[in-house]
This record gives sequence, structure tokens and C-alpha cells, in this order.
Amino acid sequence: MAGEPQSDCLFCKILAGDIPATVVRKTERTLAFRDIHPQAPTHILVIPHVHYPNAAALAAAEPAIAAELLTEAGAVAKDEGLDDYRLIFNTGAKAGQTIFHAHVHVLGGKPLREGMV
Ligand code: D5M
Repeated sequence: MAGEPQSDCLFCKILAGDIPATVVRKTERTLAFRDIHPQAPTHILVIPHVHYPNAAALAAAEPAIAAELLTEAGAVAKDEGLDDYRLIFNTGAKAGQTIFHAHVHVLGGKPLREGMV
């Protein structure tokens, strides 16, 4: 069924507690944890508990949860003391997506003006 946990999904395993993660925020519908390969001093991923392959699919099926992902991304940035930060939604393998469970990257803590990629 749409949104159900997938046994072959790394982020579903993190949500289930089967794989450890450094969790920074948790709500009934989202989880935020530190990226294992940080690209900036702050690099946190915010994911929904429900499984959808990317953020657009999540927004189409469950718009309220997609909105909460953004609210939580802002809360994460605030918790980290960031006024300036970048949100990234990689969508599709050619765009660099490696985990096919919707997530937003929250990046900050260093100048991010070099470009878009
Ligand atoms: O981003 C997927 C991100 O997930 C990538 O930046 C690495 C991160 N990752 C992979 N495994 C883990 C674990 N175990 N903990 C925390 N972070 C992890 P994408 O947009 O799909 O390229």
C-alpha cells in the first residue's frame, strides 16, 4: 500500500530503529537526523515516516506531510542556529538521489554561494 514501510529501504530501517542514526528532532510524522556524509558543518536530513520514493510523490499523495517536512526543516535550521541555509530535494538517480525515500537535505554553517551544485 502507498506509504507503507519498505523492507529494502535504508530510511525505513532507520525509522524502525534497525539502523542507528543521530536523531536531532522527531515528530509523529517526521524524523530529522544527521547525514552520515556531511557536506557542510550542518547537514541534516528530514524524512517522513511514510515511504514515498521522492518529495514530489510525497507531496502528491500526502501534501500535509510534505508541508510538515518544510516546517521541520526550518525548525532544524533554527535549532542549529542557522539564519541562512539551503534545502535540497534530489529527485532521481541522475540528479544524485541515492536513497529512494523522500527526504530534504538541510545544509548550512558555511558560505554556500559557490553555485547551485
Ligand atoms: O541523499 C541520501 C543521503 O543519505 C546522502 O547524503 C547520504 C545519507 N545517508 C546514507 N546512509 C545514511 C545513514 N545510515 N545515516 C545517515 N545518512 C545516511 P540523496 O539525496 O539520496 O543523495
